[in-house]
Amino acid sequence: MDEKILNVPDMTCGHCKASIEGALGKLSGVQCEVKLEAKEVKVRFDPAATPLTSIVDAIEGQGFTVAGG
Ligand SMILES: [Cu+2]
Repeated sequence: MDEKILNVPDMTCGHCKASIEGALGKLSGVQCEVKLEAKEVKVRFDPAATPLTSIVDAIEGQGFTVAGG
């Protein structure tokens, strides 16, 4: 499993957190921990099943911007 911390500065509330958790929960082999106060999403993932680009796409598909990558 790879681990990566993504910066998602647009997250503001529990609904944002739930949206991201829901979107990432649909991806194969992905576990996430959303840290709202830090504006961070920590992901653990199997890059053979789901590449990081797909994780970023899923977050951005919910209307958020992933900064830095
Ligand atoms: Cu929100």
